[in-house]
Amino acid sequence: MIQIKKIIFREIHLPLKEPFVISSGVQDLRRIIVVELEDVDGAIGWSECVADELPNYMPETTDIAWLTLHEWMAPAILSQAFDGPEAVYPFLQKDIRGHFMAKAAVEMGMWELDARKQGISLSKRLGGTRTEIATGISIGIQENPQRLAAKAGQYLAQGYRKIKLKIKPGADVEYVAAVREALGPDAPLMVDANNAYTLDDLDVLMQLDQFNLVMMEQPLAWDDYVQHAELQRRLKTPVCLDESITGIERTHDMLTLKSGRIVNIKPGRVGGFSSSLAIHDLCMKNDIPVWCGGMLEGGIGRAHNVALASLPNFTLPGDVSPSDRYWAQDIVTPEWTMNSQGMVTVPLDQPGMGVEPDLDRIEDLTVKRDTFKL
Ligand code: OSB
Ligand code: MG
Repeated sequence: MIQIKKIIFREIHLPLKEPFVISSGVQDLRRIIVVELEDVDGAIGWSECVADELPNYMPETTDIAWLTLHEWMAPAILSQAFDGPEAVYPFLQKDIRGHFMAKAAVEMGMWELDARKQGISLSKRLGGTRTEIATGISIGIQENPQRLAAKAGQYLAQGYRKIKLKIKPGADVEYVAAVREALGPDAPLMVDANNAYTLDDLDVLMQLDQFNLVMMEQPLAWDDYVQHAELQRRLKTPVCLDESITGIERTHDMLTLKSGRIVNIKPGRVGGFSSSLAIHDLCMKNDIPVWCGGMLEGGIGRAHNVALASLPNFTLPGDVSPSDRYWAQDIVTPEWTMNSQGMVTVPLDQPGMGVEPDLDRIEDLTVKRDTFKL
């Protein structure tokens, strides 16, 4: 039984080492809402909200998430005792439509708290089976193809197991060609367009189909299934859905319509871990591989992603890069590292997410705070 007695939301401003450019915008600072939960027995749980400043990935933003956490999620969580973290998402879904990032933030904190309370790792609590997870890297759009190829080569040499190139019209075929040429025919390359194309761009997408890519992520509209299905019929490259998958129902839609052959699960986008586990299981039953995407999380959100990626059907490398790929200093100790084989160790030897929030660092970065008590 979990009865939460206190919730603290802190908005932190965490500067990226270098700007991250995708087809829909640039980020140089993450405005992350950090969630701290405490239950009546004194157990603590931590999580992050993945929403960011602008609505150019999904409709939710940091400010909208702050409002919904304040108005609805916190009062809902404090309103009753839950049998376990599994009960949280159905409860939040009942009378609150959408707002999956805000829901995920509190829901994942409940799982983390429960794992700590049971004295087991978050990975084990979720049903994880891996002791280490394979890691890829997502490279933002660069000034020119040569620069992108040079960066991709460095990352491959560092051990990353999948190289994801962000693309947009005008920075696509030539860029991917340069990387394929530099890295060789077998390097594990993929592209992510963040909705920058339509079916009118079929000629470009057909050219990209010639590069032996591991997948093409969300090339078409952010909430589409039908046109992705049309595209998938034409491509040999598997289409992977990211933005379109906001929960189990949308995964059923994808399977029914054959909108893609791979799913990117970001727990922070789909409403949390219950939803992620349901999508994972459904995909596994249907021979659809999944992988864990990223939202430039700080070390707490990263811990949640690592735990999820330890489940059996996460058979493709995730966008779960080590702390120093993003930050001069992370918000957890120890920071996340990757070995030279591109593997991140799943922390299994301590209760919960396996890293501790660096409270001094978090306080230093905090710009606003909201506290709720039973
Ligand atoms: O589309 O996967 C995406 C970052 C922010 C918003 C959307 C996306 C991304 C990434 C970064 O690709 C992945 C990471 O966290 O390293
Ligand atoms: Mg994506």
